[in-house]
Amino acid sequence: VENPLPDYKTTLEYLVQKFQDTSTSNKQHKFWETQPVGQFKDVGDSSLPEGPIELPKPLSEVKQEPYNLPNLYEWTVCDMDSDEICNEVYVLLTNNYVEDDDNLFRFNYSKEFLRWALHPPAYYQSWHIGVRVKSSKKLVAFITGIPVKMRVRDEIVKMAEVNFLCVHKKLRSKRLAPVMIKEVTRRIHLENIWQAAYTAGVLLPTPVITCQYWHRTLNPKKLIDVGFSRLGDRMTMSRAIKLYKLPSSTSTPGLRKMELCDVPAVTRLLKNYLSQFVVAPDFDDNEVEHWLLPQENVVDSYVVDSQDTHEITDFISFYTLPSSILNNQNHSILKAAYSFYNVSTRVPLLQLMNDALIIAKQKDYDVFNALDVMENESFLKELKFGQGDGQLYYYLYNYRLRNALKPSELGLVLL
Ligand code: MYA
Repeated sequence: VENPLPDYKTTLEYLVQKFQDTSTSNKQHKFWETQPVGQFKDVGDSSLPEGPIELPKPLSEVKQEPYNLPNLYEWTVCDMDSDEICNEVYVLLTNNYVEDDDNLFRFNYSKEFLRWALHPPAYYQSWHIGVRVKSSKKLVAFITGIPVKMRVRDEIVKMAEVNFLCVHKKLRSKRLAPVMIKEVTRRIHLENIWQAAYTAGVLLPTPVITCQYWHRTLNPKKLIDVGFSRLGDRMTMSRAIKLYKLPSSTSTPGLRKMELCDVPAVTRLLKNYLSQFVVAPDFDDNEVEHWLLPQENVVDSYVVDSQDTHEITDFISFYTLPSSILNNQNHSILKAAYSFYNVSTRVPLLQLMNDALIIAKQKDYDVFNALDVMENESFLKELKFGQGDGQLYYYLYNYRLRNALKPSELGLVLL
């Protein structure tokens, strides 16, 4: 939801202050205090070494049996290739996953999107974990991991990306989430992987980067109707429509949809581009093919195929994540595009991103979202993105960084 925040809300002082405020109101982190993550008491202590907090254990010392769930529940592995199971996951998330602070919208990841998100090269099915009610077999909770090679400064670290943690609304606040996190951790350890990356809208011990979403209105009338944005002072609907109007076709010569044959060139561009950030994934051809080859209503990617040399010089991409609109008479789905990975070498990033907006508008998206990571700050204001409310915190598990990073030092987008 659009709502400008003062800049100080992203600073470390602000986080420490916020932590102190919540801890005096007696908010402890009974679970997170036991985990190998940066703790709030250590914020600003630059004597602590960078790198793993705990050393790997021999695999024989990793607990071999699953953690115990409360008696009424059982673990299940979710095979996302099964239409039936994929649908159960979809229904659980559609009704119980992340909402905005005002409970106006809830993420509505599509089934195709969930399959894509959970089946990258070399994924582990055992990391797609569900919880069922023993008696009825109803799926009531979910958590997932996928493998990724992450570069932190000049080291490549095998990590898991943990996502889609969800507990049914009726089972909240029963400490189910910590058991699920421990169980996914155990299964990741069994593959000899000891680090993870994850994001959340809630403040936990302790973020490595605090980011913000920015929103570019494409369909002002609908966004205002559903309460996503408001007409500011001295703004009328017709002025808003005019303000956000975009050309009907893109401006970059040679811009076309990415194809399979572009994979090696895009991998090279992306590898080179991401090398400038402190934390970024290290993608090979197979991963680029998986994450960036266009899939209808899941991920869109465009390359600039230079007309003189037939080289791929630039590319842009976004993924599709609609939200359910809760309690509105006229609209039930907000169609949102999310900026993914973009690389500019020949064409200015501003122009490429303007073309991304034009494409998203042509495809009938209502809004185009982007985080302030990578070089995104260079185009957000100019292209009429508005700052969102709330933060997105990035975390690393069992890996300490000496200081929190700026969003522009991060080359990672999680789904
Ligand atoms: S972020 C998206 C999270 N999902 C949602 O927001 C959907 C709606 N909400 C829910 O479904 C529930 O509220 C959830 C919590 C399931 C979030 N990340 O069971 P509880 C801590 C981590 O009584 P519930 C995403 O998917 C909380 O601080 N921890 O609470 C990334 C408290 O611990 P402590 C969280 O509300 C997930 C404890 O849980 C989160 O019923 C990354 C309370 O448990 C959160 N988003 O359920 C997971 N929310 O007392 C970590 C609450 O200590 C991965 N909590 O404060 C770590 C890496 C693991 C792999 C390592 C491999 C080496």
